[in-house]
Amino acid sequence: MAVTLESRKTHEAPETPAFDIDRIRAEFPILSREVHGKPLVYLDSAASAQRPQSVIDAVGDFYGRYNANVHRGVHQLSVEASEAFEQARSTVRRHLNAESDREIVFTRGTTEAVNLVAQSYLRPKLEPGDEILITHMEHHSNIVPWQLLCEQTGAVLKVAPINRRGELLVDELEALISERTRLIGIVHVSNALGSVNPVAEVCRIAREHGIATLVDGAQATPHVTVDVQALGCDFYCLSAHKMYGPTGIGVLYGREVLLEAMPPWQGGGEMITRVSFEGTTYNDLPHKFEAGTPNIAGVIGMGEAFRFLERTGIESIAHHEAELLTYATKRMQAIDGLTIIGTAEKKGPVVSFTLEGAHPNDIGTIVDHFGVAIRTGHHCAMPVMQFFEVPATARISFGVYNTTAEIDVFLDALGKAREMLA
Ligand code: C6P
Repeated sequence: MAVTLESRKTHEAPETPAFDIDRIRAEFPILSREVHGKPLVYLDSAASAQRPQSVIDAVGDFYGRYNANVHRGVHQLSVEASEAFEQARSTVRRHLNAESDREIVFTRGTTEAVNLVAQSYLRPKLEPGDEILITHMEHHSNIVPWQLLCEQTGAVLKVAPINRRGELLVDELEALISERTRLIGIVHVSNALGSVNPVAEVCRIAREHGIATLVDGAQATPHVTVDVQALGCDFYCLSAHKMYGPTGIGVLYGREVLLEAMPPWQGGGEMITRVSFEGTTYNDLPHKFEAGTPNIAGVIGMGEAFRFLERTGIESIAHHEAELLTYATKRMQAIDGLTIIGTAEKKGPVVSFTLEGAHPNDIGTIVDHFGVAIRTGHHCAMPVMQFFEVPATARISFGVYNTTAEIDVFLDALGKAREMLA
């Protein structure tokens, strides 16, 4: 079984040094702590990755040296804060290969980005009976906003099927397209299965039918070069905390021509140019979608997280994580009674599994006592659990800092959990 992560490098990235795992681990202070008297083995980066010192410092530096509101003050601190804030936007734009900074909207994360598109882009266009097409492997944040929209407008949600390996059936997705389909929402890398979707192909199909596309990139941006122009998507959403940045901050990329035509989503300060009781005019992109004082420290920290990825080299990260995935998959396949849920040919660094006779939550609790952090539950992807007819899975997921030695510690702890639960 091939378990490599699809990756592309279609735009220029800075030269990166050789991948040195010890140097990388040293950048993450949390990795030196103990949990229950054992060295921390953090295998839950898909839920939220850890932060390198450079990101922690960037956030601390903002609060300690130039904390001020942005785009509002003439004083020096506000100028410095505004510059750092907008520099972070340019860093994000460069990393995603968007055409312009105007296409980079800061949101609270992927969830808010999807809701923004649902309410501002799609809602005004929808008539009763129009259709939204998603896949069976979406995270709740790319399901529920569309369900809410369907309730609000009388539109219909359609779902493209997956196979038993957890791969999207692209032909069947195409067969579900009708003249009423208005948007296709698709996850780039599934958090529950690890499957990497053929996003460029789906976007091409959508374009041929004149349908808009939204890609949930929450689990892709830490692991793969994302080039929104090469993907050909209309919207791309991400969360900084999955890619070594702060929580509560993320990005909506949108093609400028679409964002320009969309009405604001939330009203307040910053998103206006002039307000009177007779009427209000709205600010330019992207500020039209950034009402209120933003998460300034979060944005600056996110910019630093993108720089960390660039400096470390996304290709090297992908290669390292693919090796971890291959190693863990092989060893776990050899365990009696263990079933890997999600065996797609192209996978991100995620292994979801069940173990006969053991509830995933019990596994998670026991391995935690050996210092190993994993996630258990439905992973906010209940339809995936329903498809595989399991109530929950246990999931290990890897980041740039993990090692095969840590996988060994996890497997030992899993063996102990099994003995205890037998
Ligand atoms: N998945 C996980 O453990 P937010 O909460 O907005 O930052 O990200 C939501 C989200 C959207 N799409 C995908 C594919 C995701 O994996 C997530 C978050 C975490 O898998 C927490 S449920």
